[in-house]
Amino acid sequence: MEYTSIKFSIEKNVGIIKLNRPDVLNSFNQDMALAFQHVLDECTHNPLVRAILITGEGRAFCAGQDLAEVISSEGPELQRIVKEHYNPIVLKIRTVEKPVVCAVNGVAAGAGANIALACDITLAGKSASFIQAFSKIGLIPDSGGTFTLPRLVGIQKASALMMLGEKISASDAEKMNMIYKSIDDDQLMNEAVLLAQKLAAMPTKAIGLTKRALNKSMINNLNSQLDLEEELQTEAGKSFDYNEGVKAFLKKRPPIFKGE
Ligand code: T3D
Repeated sequence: MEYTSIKFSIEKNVGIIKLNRPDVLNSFNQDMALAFQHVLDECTHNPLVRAILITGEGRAFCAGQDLAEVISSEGPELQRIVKEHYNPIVLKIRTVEKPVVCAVNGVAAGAGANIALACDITLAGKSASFIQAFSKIGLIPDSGGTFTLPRLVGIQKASALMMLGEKISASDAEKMNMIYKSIDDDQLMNEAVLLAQKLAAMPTKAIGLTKRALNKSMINNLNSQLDLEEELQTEAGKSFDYNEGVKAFLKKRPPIFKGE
């Protein structure tokens, strides 16, 4: 399927998704939100894809909702935007049992910031920034931000960031554990692609189950989490890659994982 507002390719088992509305800082209109959902579905179901990389075209990662679309009489209304655009995107990123890397190549504002934070491993170029822009236009943070951000940085910092809507640099985002790492701009894509390729060559089944366990750890108590680890470890132990990993270790050779 051809998309204009999203660029999508599969290279070395990595599904590379590029938000592609650079003239408006990759802000989301309906077309881009639905195309994003389609490519996330393709990444989920295509066994050739064993890791996903999300980034933006041009000087920004994503400036959140296209504000011109919401005031247009033909544009979708606010409730539909949240329910049909952002909620499915965040759920697809969180529930795909494959690692999702995000390379934040410039400003990430509003829904753009919270989608970046919903990814498993978020890298950002040193000149990138994060803005919980919602309060500045009289909205509340969406795209899972009120769930994700306090868990990453704690309730005090999340409250300040969300109420004030101030711009946070990539280095500060790293210091407060909002993202995994900030990287020199000219190295960002190279490092992000290498990281995604490395993950794509790893035991995808076990990584997917790890993600399931981490998702549940947000809401489970210790007893439930220990039960879940027992169940998922049993499942991982039946995989080809577990067998291969142990054999390769004992024979002192590199493992060749299939992702199964
Ligand atoms: O219905 C709903 O609204 C519910 C959903 C909510 C989810 C949300 O995401 S709400 C938050 C929406 N986003 C924002 O409020 C951010 C708006 N943008 C900005 O504050 C600034 O653009 C940035 C801080 C992100 C970047 O500033 P700067 O100075 O680097 O760039 P700029 O000059 O402001 O923007 C460049 C162009 O992109 C400009 O167009 P022009 O003048 O070249 O024709 C600007 O209008 C356009 N642009 C940037 N952000 C958006 C946008 N156009 C539409 N929507 C945007 N969000």
